[in-house]
Amino acid sequence: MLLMAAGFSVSAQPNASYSNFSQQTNRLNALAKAYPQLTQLRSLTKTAGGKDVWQLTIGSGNMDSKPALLVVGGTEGQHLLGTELAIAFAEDLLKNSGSDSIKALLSKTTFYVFPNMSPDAMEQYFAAVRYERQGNATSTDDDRDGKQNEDGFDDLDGNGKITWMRVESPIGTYKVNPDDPRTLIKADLTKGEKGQYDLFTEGRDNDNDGAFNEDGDGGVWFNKNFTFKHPSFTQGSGEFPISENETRALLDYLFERFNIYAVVSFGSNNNLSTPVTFNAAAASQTITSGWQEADTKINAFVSDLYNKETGLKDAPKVSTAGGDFYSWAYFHFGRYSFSTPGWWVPKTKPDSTKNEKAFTNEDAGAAYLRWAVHQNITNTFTEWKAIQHPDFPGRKVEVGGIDPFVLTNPPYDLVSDISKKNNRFIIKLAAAQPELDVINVKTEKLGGNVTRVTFDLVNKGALPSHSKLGERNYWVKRIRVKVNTGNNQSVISGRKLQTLNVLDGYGTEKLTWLIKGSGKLTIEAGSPTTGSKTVDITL
Ligand SMILES: [Ca+2]
Ligand SMILES: [Ca+2]
Ligand SMILES: [Ca+2]
Ligand SMILES: [Ca+2]
Repeated sequence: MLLMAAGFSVSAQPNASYSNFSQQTNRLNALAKAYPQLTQLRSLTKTAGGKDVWQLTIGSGNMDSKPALLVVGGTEGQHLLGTELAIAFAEDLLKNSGSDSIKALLSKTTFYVFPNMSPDAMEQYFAAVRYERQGNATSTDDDRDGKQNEDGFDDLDGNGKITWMRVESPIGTYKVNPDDPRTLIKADLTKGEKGQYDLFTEGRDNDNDGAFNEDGDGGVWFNKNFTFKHPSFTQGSGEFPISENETRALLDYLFERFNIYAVVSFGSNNNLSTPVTFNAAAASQTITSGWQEADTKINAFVSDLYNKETGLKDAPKVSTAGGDFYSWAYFHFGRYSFSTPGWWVPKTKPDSTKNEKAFTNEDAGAAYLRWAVHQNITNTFTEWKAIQHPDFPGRKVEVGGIDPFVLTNPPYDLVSDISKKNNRFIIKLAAAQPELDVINVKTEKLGGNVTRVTFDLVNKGALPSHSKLGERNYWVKRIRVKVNTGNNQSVISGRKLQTLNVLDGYGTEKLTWLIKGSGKLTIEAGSPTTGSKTVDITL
């Protein structure tokens, strides 16, 4: 109370649970207020649901002129953890901004943090009926039947959350998982297995079109609205790419930021646990759909950093769905793009004293439930319970199963530790940023008032000056080297102005000119992602 009265609004106590939108807003405002010299907080736009899309810049001095890392959370509306990780990164960085190492970091690196790109969808976690939602508040006709939002979920058992419903059927496609009878797995019909159940999300066929919950609240998904492999005419993709306020405003913002050298986003895509592999055929297409070979090597290097700093193992495999932000950031923005869920259900060894056996099937639900028992996590599973379902008269229908959100969002008391691990990685990635320097400057008089000027342009960072793909991308600026000659000075050999291709991490490029004349001149070298150097030369 005293602190509040003195005008401090940084919360003294850690949060006890995931923050809703207004709590997120408060945490960001508290940071901007407590660290006015190091932050700029702005609302980029408002979503269709009227929520601000916050953008927090962290750095010092002229922030837009320094090499920058982009950190994005909430790429998927059900991934509250991603938003927490983005905000906690900002909080942690600023809390430590008095230390020498963070001071030095902020003197040369800018962080653009977008904590929550799906604020409309994410709020569903806190609603009276909780369910995993991706779409914003734009009204859409997901099944193209001429009606909008006509068939959403229904909380049939009245427990305040949308789980699952299983309907007994002799020709069903699911069977009880022998490893854990609380979960269902697909019956392998090719092996002669028989299914016992059809499985649906919890709800009714409100518009009697034969499909369940096919078009509820929740319109366009942030992570399906981008230009790379836009999944047109699928649920959540939007009528066309970048159709939404939040996607458009983000791109408008980013296209002006040539200084961003890498993107870290939190979401289901994961090229940090396991890097992208080189696919020569995909990479050599005119409209490329594969990472360039040199860029896959950088991905492998950064993935090593991630695994070392976080110690996270056994990540589930995912494939990119198309229209996603992570792919856009590499293929269409030309930047090194890294994505991670930040956390996943850890593999749990069976405990024989609990009568547990090794699993015979791969099933995320069973794996989660075993882990939850070992962690003493309760109340994340709803026991199957028979209900009367008007759409299935005379048939056995049960509602239950694993709760929404729990497979991708850990209990909140684990978030602090997870965020520390991911923060360590982001700081290490920033330490690898490309940084230009000039060494071995030499001038040799050649007679006839001509001087040979040479120097080595070096990249002191582990990351290249920009991605290999960036060489073909308008939105990536290459290193530009310019000789500023004065009166009666002229470049007689070598280029007065040149742009360089990728300068590798720790790489060197030797540059040389023959310059006629005398007196002083300067040579400037730099790019938005590497910073600039000016060399003073006396002829
Ligand atoms: Ca519809
Ligand atoms: Ca329910
Ligand atoms: Ca329906
Ligand atoms: Ca319908």
